[in-house]
Amino acid sequence: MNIDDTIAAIATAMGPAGIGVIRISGSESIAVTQSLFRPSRARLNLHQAATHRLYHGWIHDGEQPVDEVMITLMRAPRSYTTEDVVEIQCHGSVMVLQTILKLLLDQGIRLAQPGEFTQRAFFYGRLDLTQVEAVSDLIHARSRLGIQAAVNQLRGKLYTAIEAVKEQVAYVAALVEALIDFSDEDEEFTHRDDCIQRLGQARQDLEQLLASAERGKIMRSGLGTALIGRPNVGKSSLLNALLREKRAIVTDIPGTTRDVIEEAIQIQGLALRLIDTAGIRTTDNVVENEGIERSRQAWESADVVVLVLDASQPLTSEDERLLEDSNPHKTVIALNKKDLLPHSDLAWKDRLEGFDAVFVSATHGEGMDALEQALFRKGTHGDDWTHEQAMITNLRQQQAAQEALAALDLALEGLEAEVGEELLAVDLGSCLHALGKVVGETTADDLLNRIFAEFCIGK
Ligand SMILES: Nc1nc2c(ncn2[C@@H]2O[C@H](COP(=O)(O)OP(=O)(O)OP(=O)(O)O)[C@@H](O)[C@H]2O)c(=O)[nH]1
Ligand SMILES: [Mg+2]
Repeated sequence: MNIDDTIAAIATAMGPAGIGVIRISGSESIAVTQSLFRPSRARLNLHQAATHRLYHGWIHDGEQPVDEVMITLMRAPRSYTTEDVVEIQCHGSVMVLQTILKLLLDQGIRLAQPGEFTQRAFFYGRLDLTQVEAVSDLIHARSRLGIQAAVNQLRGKLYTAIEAVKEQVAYVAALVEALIDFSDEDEEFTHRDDCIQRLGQARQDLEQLLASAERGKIMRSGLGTALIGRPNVGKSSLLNALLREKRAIVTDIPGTTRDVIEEAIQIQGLALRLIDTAGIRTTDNVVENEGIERSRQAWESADVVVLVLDASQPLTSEDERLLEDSNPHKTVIALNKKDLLPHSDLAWKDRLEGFDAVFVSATHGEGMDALEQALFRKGTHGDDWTHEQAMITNLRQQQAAQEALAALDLALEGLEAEVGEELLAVDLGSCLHALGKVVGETTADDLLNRIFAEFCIGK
């Protein structure tokens, strides 16, 4: 990574919009802007201008005005990257943005790579790796709880929690190192109990963080919700009713849906990724069987399942089999076609023992609120997810934290079994290394590069 030069990129989305922003970072950012900028206050010079102010004027290509702009000046170190940063706000026209960017690049500065501004913020220690990931999550957030998870992480909740664990482990590691250094002097390990207590606390905190990973994943990427059932019970109709639009094809022919369809809705700030599937039955049709295979995969990987049954019909052996294969802890039963059932009188009610069941009518849009509430409760296990806590939100963080926990366990066992200090030092070292990976201190360069490469340009 080259961090000595000045970089620029369009930071806003490429399409007609009210305003567009070009961001420039590095030691030349003020100079290159000044050379194109005609301020409305004639004597203003950006080199001398006060930092963290807005300046109005025009960007010029020689004598030709290009656009009327506002310029934000943020001198180092009080900026996103900690370098001198200039942001040019112009009209949100792709042509204008590209013209101004080209004028800037023509002065010898470089086009930023995806995520390069954030990479600089990370390099200079303004953001740790969990905060870097939070920036990306925030940009891609699809729900209110998704925003909340990203914002907590951006504010350093996970970083602080990991640092607290690290502090305990580092304290013990320093004691053990000291013992190794003074081993000639016949020093006794007198702090064993204190060390066991500290590592025990660290272990508990780390386990609590790891237990938050499922919630973190769901808040960040939504609750995978599969609509499952035999053909013709109304799964696609239910998808359409929940989406409030005619997304999936509905017919009275059993076996209509052949491929999985995924669409998102939001319930009380939680994103639900609704997955409509092919009706499950025994058939010789090759295409349908392929669809059914996909239904089973969607069923398996779903966080929550809506098992759709036709309330107007007797329970079939196919329904029975699906019920048997269902886990009540992650299944809500939708008793569809309630409109065809007089007095909501269900003959096979006792077969649903242990399950949450809701009467609905997909074609009439009835019972949708109750179904949504039931899904929300199932997905959140009835907990209050708006409560702020440090959370692990992705697989990378989870794996590094698991690695740290495994090393911590070895160290604790070693302490209790009174193994030699050298061995202890190795396990404590591995634990610290893995904790460092969570926050990006010891993360391998190629992994870091991959994380930044997935960012948008201009961020
Ligand atoms: N009366 C009534 N008919 C419904 C209701 N929901 C669905 N239907 C009808 O049931 C038939 C099947 O609906 P679909 O939504 O295609 O059923 P599916 O479960 O997706 O079927 P496959 O894709 O074949 O597995 C259609 O004729 C729908 O109009 C309902 O609540 N009430
Ligand atoms: Mg269907």
